[in-house]
Order: sequence, then C-alpha cells, then structure tokens
Amino acid sequence: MPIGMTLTKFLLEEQRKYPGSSGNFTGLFSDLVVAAKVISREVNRAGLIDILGATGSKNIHGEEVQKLDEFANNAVIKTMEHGGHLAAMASEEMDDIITIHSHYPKGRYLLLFDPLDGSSNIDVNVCVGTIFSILKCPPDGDATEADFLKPGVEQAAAGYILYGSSTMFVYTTGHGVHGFTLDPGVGEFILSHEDITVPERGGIYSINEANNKHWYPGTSLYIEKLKSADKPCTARYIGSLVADFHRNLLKGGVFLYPSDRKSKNGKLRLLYEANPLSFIAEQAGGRASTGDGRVLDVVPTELHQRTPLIIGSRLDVEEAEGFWKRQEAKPPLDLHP
Ligand code: AHM
Ligand code: MG
Repeated sequence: MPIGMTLTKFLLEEQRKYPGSSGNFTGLFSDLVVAAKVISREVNRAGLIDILGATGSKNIHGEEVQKLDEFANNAVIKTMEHGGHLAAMASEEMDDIITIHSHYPKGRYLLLFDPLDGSSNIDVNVCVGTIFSILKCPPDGDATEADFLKPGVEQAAAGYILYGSSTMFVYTTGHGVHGFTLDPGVGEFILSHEDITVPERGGIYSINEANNKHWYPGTSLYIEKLKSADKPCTARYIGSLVADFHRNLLKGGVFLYPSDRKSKNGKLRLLYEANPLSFIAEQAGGRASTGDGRVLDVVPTELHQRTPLIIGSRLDVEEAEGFWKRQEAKPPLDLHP
C-alpha cells in the first residue's frame, strides 16, 4: 500500500480504474470529508467545551448549547448543500426531505444520512458514527420523497465515519470496501484498510439480550446454539450500530436487531442505517438479512421505515436465517411480498 494515500487521491485512482462506473464521487466525497472532520473535532472536544447536555442550556461562553446530534445534522447539511453534487438530502433526524436552496447549484445525487448513530452513548464517551447512503436522482424536475424510496440494491455508494479511538472513514462505491484513518497531524484521511473482507465465519455475536423476553423461538434457539457450540462465541454489544458493525466487519461476527414480539420491524432504520451497512457488508463478502430475505431487496414505502437486521459474516447470517425461517411461531414480515 502506498504511503500517504489520501481518500481524495484514492478516489481519483478508482475513477481511472473503473471509467464506466456509476459516478464521479470525488467532489461529493470531498464535501463529506469536511463534514466528517468538523464532526470529529466536535465529538473529540465535547467534554471540554461543555457542548453536551440538553438543547437550550448555555455553554461556558454563554452561547446556546447544541446537542451533538443536532450539531452533526447541521454540519452535514451545511457542508453538503452548496457543493452542487446533490439534488436533495434526507436525515434520520428530520421528518421530511431536505431540498437544496435555489441559491445553490443542484446535482444528480441524493444523500441519506444518520448524522450521529449511537447518540445515546455520547454522554459516556463511547464510539458514535455518521452513516451515509448515496442514490442517483432521476434527471427531471425537483427531487421528491418518492425518489428516496429505492431498494438498497440501487445505492451508488455508502459508508460511515466512526468517531472512536481514531476517526475512520469507510466506504464502498460497489468496488470493494476501503477504510481511511484520520491523521490529526496532517488533517487527512489516509488509506489504512484497503479492500476489507469480513471473515466468512466469526466468533462474535452482538444483540441486546435484555430483549430476550420478546424474542421469537428462532432467535432464542440461535443464540443458545452460539453459546453452546464446541467453540463458543463471545458476546460484544456496544449499543452503537456503527461501532458494533465495524468491529464485526474487521474481526468477523454477526449483529442482530431482529423482529420480536415487541417490535415487529425491529428498531433500525432501513434507509439510514440498514441499507448503507448492508451494501458495505455484501461488498466485503458478508451478508445482511431481515431474517426472511436480503435487506438490499426490500422496497421501502416510507422514509423512516424500520427493518429487522441480521448482518455480518456470511455463514453466520445464513445460519441465523435458517433458525429464523424454520420457527413456526413467528409472523411473516411484510417486507418481502
Ligand atoms: P439511534 O439512531 O437513535 O442512535 O438508535 C440506533 C441505535 C443503534 O446505534 C444501536 O445499534 C441501537 O440503537 C441500540 O438499541 P438498543 O438500545 O435498543 O439495544
Ligand atoms: Mg442510528
């Protein structure tokens, strides 16, 4: 791997390698990188500048305090709206789509994002992240909500920025998965994980076991099987999807937020969380399922739709699907008509 390969340089090289590929993301990603650095800086100094806490309180400078998730949401919108690459955006934090102001040039892509996934972890200094998904926008007229309701298989690119012990930018444009680590000294994302592949079989399972009273038998039997295997798995659950996913991507493992008796469609959002991570998982050789079928094939009907999610190492996800499908007591999901 060449020393000092920045994200921008890498994207330019990728473009040369795949001249007929779906898009030129260099400019769009440059804007995303700025948003990532701004959010990373704010996440890292959150404790110092008293940015935490409820909206409406004042920081030490007597200014209105913005919650970090609101800060991240505004940072993405403000950084992306004038770049000329987007036709519209949609955020997990906002009810409706975000149109591009008429002052700014419009582009051919739609950006969907979860500005700060795992935000319940901010107050305790645990990993959070920004997740994004990019779709192509139909060429005619202004973008509408219907343009966002596309199955994940139509994504042109997807990725996440993880604000952890270091800040990482991981993405796919459909040609593998690549990871870059922010070098704070030079302020650049440097290629650190080229062509990430997830082990076929992992040794980690990640699920909120406090929900087990609501689980259908297939989930309970699968988790029991993992615990009693000859080589038992270990459990790891951070409670930040992006961080749990990232660890399992590198080490191998399976993350589950399944359908259960309390939450038929699970908890996670299809367009902002499940689709982008499923695209990455598949590009890394893994798998992502609702239990009944491939996440990327689900045709969304609502912007903020939830979906069950089983994601990670391919053989683990297939095994979990096997347990899920053969159970009798569970209702069918309506996601795969
Ligand atoms: P958020 O988008 O409001 O942060 O919620 C999503 C988060 C995921 O990051 C995480 O995997 C999940 O919620 C944890 O949920 P739970 O606390 O129910 O286990
Ligand atoms: Mg989230």
